[in-house]
Amino acid sequence: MPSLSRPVLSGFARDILSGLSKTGQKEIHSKYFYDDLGSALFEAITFLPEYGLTRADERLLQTYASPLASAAGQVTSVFELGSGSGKKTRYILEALREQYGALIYSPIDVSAAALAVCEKETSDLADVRPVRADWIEGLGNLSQTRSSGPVLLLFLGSSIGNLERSYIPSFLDSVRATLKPGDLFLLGADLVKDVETMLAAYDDPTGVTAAFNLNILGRANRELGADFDLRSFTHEIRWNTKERRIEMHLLSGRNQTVFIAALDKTFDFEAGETIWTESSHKFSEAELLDFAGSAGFAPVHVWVDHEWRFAEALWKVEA
Ligand code: AVJ
Repeated sequence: MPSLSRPVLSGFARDILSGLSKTGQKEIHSKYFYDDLGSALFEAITFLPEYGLTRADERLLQTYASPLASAAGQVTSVFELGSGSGKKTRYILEALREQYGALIYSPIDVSAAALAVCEKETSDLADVRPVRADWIEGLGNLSQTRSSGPVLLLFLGSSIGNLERSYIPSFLDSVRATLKPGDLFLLGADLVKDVETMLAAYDDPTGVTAAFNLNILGRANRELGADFDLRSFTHEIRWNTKERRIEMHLLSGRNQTVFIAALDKTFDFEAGETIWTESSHKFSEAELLDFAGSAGFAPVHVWVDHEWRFAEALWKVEA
């Protein structure tokens, strides 16, 4: 009866166990960055002069909300994967409401705090129905709760960049399978740009991104009773040319052993060894078109910011 002798492990504990037990590259999944402190640190990242991504996303939505609503056609409800605060979404909701009237808006997020802020930010523009769930669960919810008219599903901020590139086609297949002919999908994706600019965006001299990265170990200390010495790990950024992605790592400065109470287990780190914490894939416009085609979407339009190469791609489910 193993259930009597072993406490049930949280998802975080289970994933840390498998990620740090790997014989080759150790890893901790990037979804664990976003506890309250991590979310606040990410919010701070969006203000960094070196991190142009979020501002480009917002600039595009603000500038092109109205042509975007025209290109989408009549939409009666909007769903959003990983809505965060909903600040960017306001532009789209405003334009849709102006052109087509009343709207239902379902933000889908794992953070109850983010959903509460989002509801407050958007309730003057739509009938807001928040859903607390991860992306995959949230998509299941969409097909059950949708109203009769066409749906616009939003996936903004280049969150797609955190998915393994080889997994993206099957992810988009399941997005497509959730939707109906005539529905729309708006994907925000960061584009490949010069390497120096991309590296600086993830390695700011202020150290905010380093703090964001290290906080994943702090979170393990707080939630799992681990004893990571945060001062003995450093933030490391790599551009992986072959995979076209920025990788974040935490580099162990010395040989050390870390104890994790929730797992009742120790893990050894060698000096110079890293824990891989995130991949942020960067895309080309051609690649986005291929993704659309292979998942059975018809590309409607793409808006690109030329100050910081970022794309908003609007796709329609073919009838
Ligand atoms: C929120 C996933 C888009 O990958 O650029 C920012 C997270 N990581 N700085 C990204 C992040 C380091 C961000 N996304």
